[in-house]
Amino acid sequence: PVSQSRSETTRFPDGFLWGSATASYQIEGAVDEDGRTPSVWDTFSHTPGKTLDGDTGDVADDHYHRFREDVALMKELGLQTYRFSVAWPRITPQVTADALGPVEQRGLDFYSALVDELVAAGITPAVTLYHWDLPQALEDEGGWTDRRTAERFGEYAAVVAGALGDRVRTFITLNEPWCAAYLGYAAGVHAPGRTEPAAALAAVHHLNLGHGLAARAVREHAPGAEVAVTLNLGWFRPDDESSEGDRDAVRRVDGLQNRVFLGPMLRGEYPADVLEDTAAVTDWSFVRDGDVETIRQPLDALGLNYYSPTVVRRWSGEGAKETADGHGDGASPWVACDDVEFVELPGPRTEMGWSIDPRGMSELLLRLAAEAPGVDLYVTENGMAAPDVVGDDGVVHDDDRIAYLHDHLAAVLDAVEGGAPVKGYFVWSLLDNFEWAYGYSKRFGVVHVDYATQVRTPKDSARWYSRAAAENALPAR
Ligand code: PNW
Repeated sequence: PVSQSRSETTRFPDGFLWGSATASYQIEGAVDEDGRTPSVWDTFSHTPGKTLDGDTGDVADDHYHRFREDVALMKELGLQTYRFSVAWPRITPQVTADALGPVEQRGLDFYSALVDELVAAGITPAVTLYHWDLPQALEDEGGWTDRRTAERFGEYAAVVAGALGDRVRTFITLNEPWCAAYLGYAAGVHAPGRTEPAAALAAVHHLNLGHGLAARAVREHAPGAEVAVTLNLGWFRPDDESSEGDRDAVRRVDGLQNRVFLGPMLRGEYPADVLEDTAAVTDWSFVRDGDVETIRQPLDALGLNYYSPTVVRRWSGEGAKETADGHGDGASPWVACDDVEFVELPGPRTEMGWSIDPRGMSELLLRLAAEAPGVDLYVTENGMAAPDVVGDDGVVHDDDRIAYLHDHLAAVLDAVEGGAPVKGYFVWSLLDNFEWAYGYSKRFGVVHVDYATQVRTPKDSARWYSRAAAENALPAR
């Protein structure tokens, strides 16, 4: 098979970091240990009908008790960096909208021990401060629709940065605020499961504000660390390039998913067209004087999570609307986009039903390089859900995942050749884990997890990825 890459070279820049990524609620388990209180994902996953087969993160990969084994596995695979997230309800379990409450030392101790273990193994830690496990007590008072959640998040960030900042290279304020806001508050398919478009836009703003406050806190309390944020930017194309309606559909979804975050974070302003497009939903009066200046903090790095391309067109209003955005036919995450249709693409798909097109990876990296000159870039997530086919030898032979990773890493090389300062790549994910509303039915790991025994077995893709890391080059697929 011919690679889709235009790139001739297969070598990555010197110092390029090869890593893997996870998130607290997806792997840790131990949900009521060492003082942890419930997050919105505990509540959501324990509500009947919200996750496939009623799966929860109660045990997950039991990483909370097995982190030393997991770090040893990363070391054996030769991975050089590890992106994990800190569970806010472990750090300040008594937080309320008005007060952060006491710091739970046992929670900090867990992450501190993890960081020590990583450093001892020669693995560079990258910490995500928020990967969706909001303390339930905050949600009970409005969650991200309430600006006090952003204020408390800034204070929590200061605590974590102060405790881990001496050993952590990178702090990522938020993971994918798009998902947290729109899937959580408009589509209702993620916690907290609300279906209120206006609430989703308020959540967008308060997540942005939380980013700014947290970025400032990290700068102050972990002066040596990089400050970053991770966005899942969409790579949007019109169904018909010559159709003005289709191109306008691209502008709309690009505004809602990409520019509503990049605008305030990089330029200190919300895009006027987004405010206009959503005016019937909200008047944005939750944006106060000075907020956009707070959101626009100097960044050392931007993290891109990229999985899949999206093609849209203007909906004619006739017949059934295609909903190839992967969010079913329930409430839509696409606020004020009733006339945008998501087009089913032909060609290969992952087990999530997501189309595959690595060109989005290079184009988005080049876009970020242009929009944020001087800011380093990381691919903080990329990977593929694939069926769990265990061979006679007990090993998962995941050739499809190897092909996916190969082609997307080739796209990273294309972006590097085009001048994008990409400093590292984190495969999603180290381990099979709790895939949110899909529970344990979708497996993203390069390492297989047998949930009955918690035995970890590297898949073929882990061995392949390990070789890439060792050679700092793209092996044949
Ligand atoms: C990201 N969508 O989530 C998350 O950061 C990970 O925690 C997750 O496991 C991974 O990607 C794979 O899903 C997403 O519906 C969840 O567009 C949903 C969407 C995108 C990203």
